Amino acid sequence: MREEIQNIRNEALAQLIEAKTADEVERLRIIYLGRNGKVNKLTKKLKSLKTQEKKEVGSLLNDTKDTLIFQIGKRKNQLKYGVRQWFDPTIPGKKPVIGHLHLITQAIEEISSIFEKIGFTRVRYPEVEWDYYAFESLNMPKDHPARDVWETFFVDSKKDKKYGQMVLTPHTSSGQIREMERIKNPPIRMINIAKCFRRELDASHTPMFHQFEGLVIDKDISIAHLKGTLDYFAKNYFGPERKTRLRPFHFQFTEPSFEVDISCGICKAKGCKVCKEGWLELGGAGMVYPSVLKNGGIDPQKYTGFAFGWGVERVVMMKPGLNIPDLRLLYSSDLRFLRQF
Ligand code: FA5
Repeated sequence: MREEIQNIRNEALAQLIEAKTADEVERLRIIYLGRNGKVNKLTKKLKSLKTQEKKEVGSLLNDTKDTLIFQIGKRKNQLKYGVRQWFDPTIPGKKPVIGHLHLITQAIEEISSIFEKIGFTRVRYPEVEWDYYAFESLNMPKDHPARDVWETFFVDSKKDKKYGQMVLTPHTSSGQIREMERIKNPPIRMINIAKCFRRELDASHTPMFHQFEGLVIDKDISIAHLKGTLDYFAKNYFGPERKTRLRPFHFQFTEPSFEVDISCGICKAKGCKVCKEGWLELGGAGMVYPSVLKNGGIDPQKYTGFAFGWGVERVVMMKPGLNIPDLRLLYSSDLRFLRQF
């Protein structure tokens, strides 16, 4: 009976190869696998065999049946759709690889939520902006040397009488006047997070980066409020032991102006190989210049305010445990790097 099974198998497979249409294949299916087909007839014969033989021959017959079912389905698909592979819809699918948000997007969400907890509202302003908002209204008239620091990309646009030429925003401070114009009557508590652009490229500078800009304007706002806000952020983002320090600096649009440092997480401000003297530089800050308030339509006799602007990439680089040595890695699209976060 084994030989009979092999013969039926070989005969069926040979005929399948010869078949030219799906209908011919269907006919072969009935001949071999139909209720009165050759395979079923052999199955009936199994009864007459002894137990052990019945087991072995039965298993061979089952294999043959499975092979014929598979090959008949495959041939039918080939002839019907020209598909080489037989498609089995019952096979479990392959799970797609699930990605995650970019490290910088995660940081932006974290920074927003830290400031939102103390009443700041996240806003967004144009990233292709008028010269007026990026420079003029912030006490940097045309040809002022202070502009050089911003390494600006100018857009080849028509010049507007009041607003000048268009630029790619070199800093989020361009949102200060826009926010004053939008809110009109303080209090203002803005956190503006946006892309910025400068003609710079090295391990700690990229031509496109992100800044987050805080602006608070209300009655009697002082440097103490600025310092408290910066400390609150440093403790929530970097860790509860971290402190901030203000160092005198100069920006055209704030007076007094500061560079903000954060205590080194490794040596706790004592001084080590990484930070040298205990502190790491974070970004700029200061009290909003009265003429800037005026440009935004706010009375500097009634209101005062503070502002700060830091790089998102820089604070990510300084986050404990991350140790990112080169800012350019963030935008290299190298998945081996990005998948770590
Ligand atoms: C400014 O851009 C000011 N607008 C900050 C400010 C806001 C001062 C409000 C006062 C009040 P500065 O040019 O230093 O300042 O840039 C601030 C931060 O942006 C830097 O400390 C750095 O973290 C980040 N940054 C600047 N250029 C780049 C760059 N090319 N790539 C990555 N990060 C940068």
